Amino acid sequence: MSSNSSSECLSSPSDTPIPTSDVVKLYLVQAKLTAQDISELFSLAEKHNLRVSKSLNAGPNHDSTKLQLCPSSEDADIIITNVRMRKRLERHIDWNLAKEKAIVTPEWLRDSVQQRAILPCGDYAALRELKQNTVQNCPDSDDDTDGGGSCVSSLAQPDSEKLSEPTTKAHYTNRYACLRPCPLVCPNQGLVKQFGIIRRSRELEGKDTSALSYERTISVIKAYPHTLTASRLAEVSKLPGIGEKMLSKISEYVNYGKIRESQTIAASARFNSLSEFTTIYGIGAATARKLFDTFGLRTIADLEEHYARHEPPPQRFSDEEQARRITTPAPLLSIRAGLALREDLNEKIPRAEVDLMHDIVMGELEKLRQGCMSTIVGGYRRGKAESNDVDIVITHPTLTSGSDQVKGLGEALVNRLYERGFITHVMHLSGFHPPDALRTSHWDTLEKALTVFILPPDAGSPRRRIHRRLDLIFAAPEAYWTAITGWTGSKMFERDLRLWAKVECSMKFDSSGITRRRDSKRYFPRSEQEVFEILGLEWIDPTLRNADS
Ligand code: DCP
Ligand code: MG
Repeated sequence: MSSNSSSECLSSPSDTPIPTSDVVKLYLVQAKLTAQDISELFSLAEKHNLRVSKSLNAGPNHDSTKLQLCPSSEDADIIITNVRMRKRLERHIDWNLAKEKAIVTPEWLRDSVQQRAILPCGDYAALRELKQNTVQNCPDSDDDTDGGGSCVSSLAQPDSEKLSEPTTKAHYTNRYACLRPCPLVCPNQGLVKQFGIIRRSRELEGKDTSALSYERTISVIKAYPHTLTASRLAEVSKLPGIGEKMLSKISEYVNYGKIRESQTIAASARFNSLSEFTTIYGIGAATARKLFDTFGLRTIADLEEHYARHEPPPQRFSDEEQARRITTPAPLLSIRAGLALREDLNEKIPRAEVDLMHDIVMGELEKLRQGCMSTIVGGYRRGKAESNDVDIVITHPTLTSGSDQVKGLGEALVNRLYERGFITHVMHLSGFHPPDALRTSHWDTLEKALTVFILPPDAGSPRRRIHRRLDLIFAAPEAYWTAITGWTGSKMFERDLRLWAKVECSMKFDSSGITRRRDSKRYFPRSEQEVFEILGLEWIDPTLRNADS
């Protein structure tokens, strides 16, 4: 148990100080929990003012203990999870780290809060093989000699090189989204949804500055750890980027449970048509407006009829892009083909299928080149139960950057997957920035293949074979960890990571690397923790980088 209430975890500055000093830090593994469970557990853990006596037998004057949500598993005393198997837990928590913690089921939190006591963790051990460790590491045990230290000092892993202290700690009041831990589902998810409608509408109407200010407000609300009530509005008004206009909408939501503007937009025919049009790959907001305003189109059926007559000319690449791009016989996804695959591509991908796709891709890659490494990034890595696409970062320890080796590997893999029937189309083959309106903020120089993938007929799991979006990102080993950080997201987290690096560190961060501006010195992080360390940031677990709606 940590002996000081530290600012890194999600505590409120307005909380009254607890007379005694104990803090129990909790980390929630969101996998295998429903959005409702996550929301409930967050709000239970959020009841900081609930004083939990150290044991059931303690009298009213016994030391009290404060619960705090913690942004990273390393810093937590207790890890709450619904995962019951070692293999599955290891996808989220390093096994050696798990052995140093109490790993309990969500029932432990529910019962502890209900009984106002830190209940014995051993009774709630999530994994049988960790029961003994859970008993020993439970902060309820009297022989707990662990002074705890700060969240920061525990960052140093036993087998990793000593990391220096981050210069800035994570907290929901920070200006940069990359310093605000954001869960997948926050206590004010209803408000986030209403703001999301206004943001989307601004984006569809080409009002990018306004869209960005809603995006920023959403990311601040996502990080706010308390349920919003009228008495909290004064505190919320001091959060970064919350001006008068946003505050009045927040207070409208707090008072009436909805925002009138969001309701009006959601009911408007124009918003619904534009939203639907932009679900087609290759149709961005500007094209959607043109189709609506100039051609008078309203429905997908209208689009189908229109594109049966006017298929736009195929994408053209500049000479430089042409020289760099991965070449493949796989067909480019035309808008007409995108329309035909629309229902498939709009269907969400469950985690099990993401795993299956990853296994297939890596199985094929292994046959081409043994010893490749890969990480599934994007929403999956942030703990989303369902993804819109699958993003995989790939490297091999022997690849040299600056040569054609990375591109060659990408090309060989895409072509093999196409020949074997796994890839049906490609949308874009890298490098440099594509002429692709949908992904304009990915200004890195990594090799990418944005493709359509389909499982083989014998893969079993889905009822029918569904075309899925698959993004493959190829990096030399020195860019592997920045690629993982840059493609984990969320979008707002990435945007502020780049801004933080530029404004506060005079560095340039993107998925292909970190460069010091002054002398162009390049940094080659050997882990994601090192990426954060180089940028002077406190580590934030991927599952707490959900700064978008
Ligand atoms: N990304 C970014 N800027 C963008 C698009 C993406 O920084 N304009 C980064 C952050 C994203 C990651 O790349 O999290 C992957 O992009 P996706 O579009 O695949 O988004 P997600 O994986 O987050 O969600 P999903 O695929 O479920 O929609
Ligand atoms: Mg994705």
